[in-house]
Amino acid sequence: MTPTVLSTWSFGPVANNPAWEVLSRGGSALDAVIAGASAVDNDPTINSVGIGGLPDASGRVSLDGCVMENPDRAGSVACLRRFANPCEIARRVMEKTIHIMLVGEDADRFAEREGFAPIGEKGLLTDYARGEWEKWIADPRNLDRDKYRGWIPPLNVEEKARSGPSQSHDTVCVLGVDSTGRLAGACSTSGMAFKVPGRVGDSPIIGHGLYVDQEAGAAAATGNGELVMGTCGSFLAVELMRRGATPVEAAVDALTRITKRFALGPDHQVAMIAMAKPVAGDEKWGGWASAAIRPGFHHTVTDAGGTRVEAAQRVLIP
Ligand code: SD4
Repeated sequence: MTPTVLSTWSFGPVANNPAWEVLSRGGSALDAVIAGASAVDNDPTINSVGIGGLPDASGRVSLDGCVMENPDRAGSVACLRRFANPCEIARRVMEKTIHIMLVGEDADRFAEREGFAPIGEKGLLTDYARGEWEKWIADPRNLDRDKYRGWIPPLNVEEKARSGPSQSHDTVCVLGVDSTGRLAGACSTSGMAFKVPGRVGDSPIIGHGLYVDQEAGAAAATGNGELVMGTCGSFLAVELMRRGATPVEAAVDALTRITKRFALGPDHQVAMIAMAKPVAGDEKWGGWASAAIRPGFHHTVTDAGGTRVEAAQRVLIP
């Protein structure tokens, strides 16, 4: 099987290059997607994932992430404050515990016990992220929001569409299929900027931000997590593929469920990437797809033909 890696947003090459390196030397999809997500975590210029992430309303960064190969092979961590690579820690939860998800200070402690290197004295807040938070907290319009609503996330759709691929920065979801035909997925985020402290979105929740079943396919979501959580978005897309939908049909149907069930604001955006389950012989493989509720979303795909950053294949509200 020809390996493929598919990731969210235009920073995707940061994820896809190391992921492809793993896949092209015969490595596993799981190793590849985690290498990809961690590379994005480690890039301080990306302000929605990992060490560059924007903080919550209290000015503290928290990171969420998960990995998945199958319903019985999944791991997740949420609200990490001292470690930069949630997917690597999530993998350890999957492989070393009988659990799927660890959260908060105890997830940090687990990472420490497992020998991961903490982020250090300065913590996770970059100077840029601190500056953005200081601007946010100084704006009187945000005084109540930090207590009750967090912040309307930085998804100014029109601005994103205008600014093009290089300015679009959000959760990284990486789906991969390796040369043996095994699927895997990883999802890493600092969540919604200036969120209510303790808020966890869809990204680390199995079935919401990510779902993988070798017998049905893989899907992952990015955008306003609450919309995805209300519809079990990634699970829904995979179940649709199980019933015979193509990846693009599954992604569009899962997003349509959101547009029908929520009163969407102008800044609401969700995008999904989906990958069909592999079958023997490349020519029969159902491939992959990306779709978004609104314009502005880009995916990055790498296969034998190289790496391409492209606009979503389908947009529900153009
Ligand atoms: C969250 N879904 O925490 C994430 C944020 C995101 O594009 O994906 N932004 O809600």
